[in-house]
Amino acid sequence: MFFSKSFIPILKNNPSEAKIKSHQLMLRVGMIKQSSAGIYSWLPLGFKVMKKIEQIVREEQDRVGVQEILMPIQSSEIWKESGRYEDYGEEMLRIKDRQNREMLYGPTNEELVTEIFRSSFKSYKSLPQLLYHIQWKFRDELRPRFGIMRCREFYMKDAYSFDLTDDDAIFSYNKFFLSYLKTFKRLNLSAIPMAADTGPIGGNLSHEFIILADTGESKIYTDKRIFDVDSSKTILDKVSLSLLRKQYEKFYSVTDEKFNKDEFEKSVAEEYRVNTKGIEVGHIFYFGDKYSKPMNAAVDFNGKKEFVKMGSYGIGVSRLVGAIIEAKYNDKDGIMKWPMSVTPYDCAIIPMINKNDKSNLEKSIKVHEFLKSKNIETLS
Ligand code: 5CA
Repeated sequence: MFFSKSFIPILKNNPSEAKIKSHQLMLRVGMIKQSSAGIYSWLPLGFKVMKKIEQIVREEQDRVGVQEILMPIQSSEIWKESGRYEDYGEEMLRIKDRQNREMLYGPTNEELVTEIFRSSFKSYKSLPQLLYHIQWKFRDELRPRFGIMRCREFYMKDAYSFDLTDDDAIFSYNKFFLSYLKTFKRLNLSAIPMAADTGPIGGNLSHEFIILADTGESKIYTDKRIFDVDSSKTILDKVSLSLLRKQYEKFYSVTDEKFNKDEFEKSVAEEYRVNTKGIEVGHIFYFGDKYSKPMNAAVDFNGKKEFVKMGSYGIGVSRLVGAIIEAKYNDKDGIMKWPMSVTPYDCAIIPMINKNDKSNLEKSIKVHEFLKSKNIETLS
């Protein structure tokens, strides 16, 4: 792409509403443009980065055997079945169609995917089923802030698992646990899993994946040795995965909702204590039959009706664009850098041009064309 032909609307000054680096830089270099409070258009530079992140997330989901689907806008009926239509409150964007039917722009998809599962699977022999989609979500956050980090419309990868027993379901949970570590590693981020609250999703087992950043909204308390846990030898096998979880869980590692001062001080020697801030880039949940029971999603197991055991697994794909910048890819002069795996352009050419001598320009065009022919994305 030639810069002269590109759509990269650069701003000279920091917009006053942008309080953190990622928000300022993303607006300054024209990656995003605010459309209304907490809602953004993605312009070419920003969209390129997000698509690259999305593709890495997709590849790592596919690698652990999760199948991709795409779910649409939702009907209120299924949310009434699960009991969450009222519970979700004002964060849910409710819409009426011309027949006055209640619809909603999904904040998450546990109900819809459970409905798809129950109408398609009847026998335990089809289990496990692991499904994911990458789709826009809407949450009418009271205070959207920090640009695309906490916004109202955001791009999320959400996956869902269906199993016969608790034991199998934990195996599925652990597959996602590993796949998340690998995904964030490919983005050059070291994300640590932390025991977390389950909030409106429910269940009693949950981990947030947090990357350290001073501007993060999550307070975290952990043991610095957790950063040395090595997941590279873990394989997709029940024992190996549960060992990996144990390696992490032997270290105290929680967000503030789960924090207990006495426990922290008792479990972590002073020299290892880390008490800092981070950004939640992923969150995984196990909630058994919380949705399958009220929604009657069951399989036949030797003549017996068994409600399937479910979990759900989210990654904030659009949030990651800002999180990467916040975590470490910006410097004091406000220069944004990218890990190679998600950079919008692999290479930039800036020819030294002299008014009377166009030879450098001609050379740079040649180099540009050559790189293009090798599929190296170049901005000149
Ligand atoms: N159904 C579950 C898992 S699929 C779920 O919705 N989990 S979540 O609420 O934790 O969201 C998953 C991820 O989406 C979060 O870890 C975070 O990275 C991202 N996210 C959540 N809310 C926002 C928001 N308002 N703006 C940007 N990203 C968000």
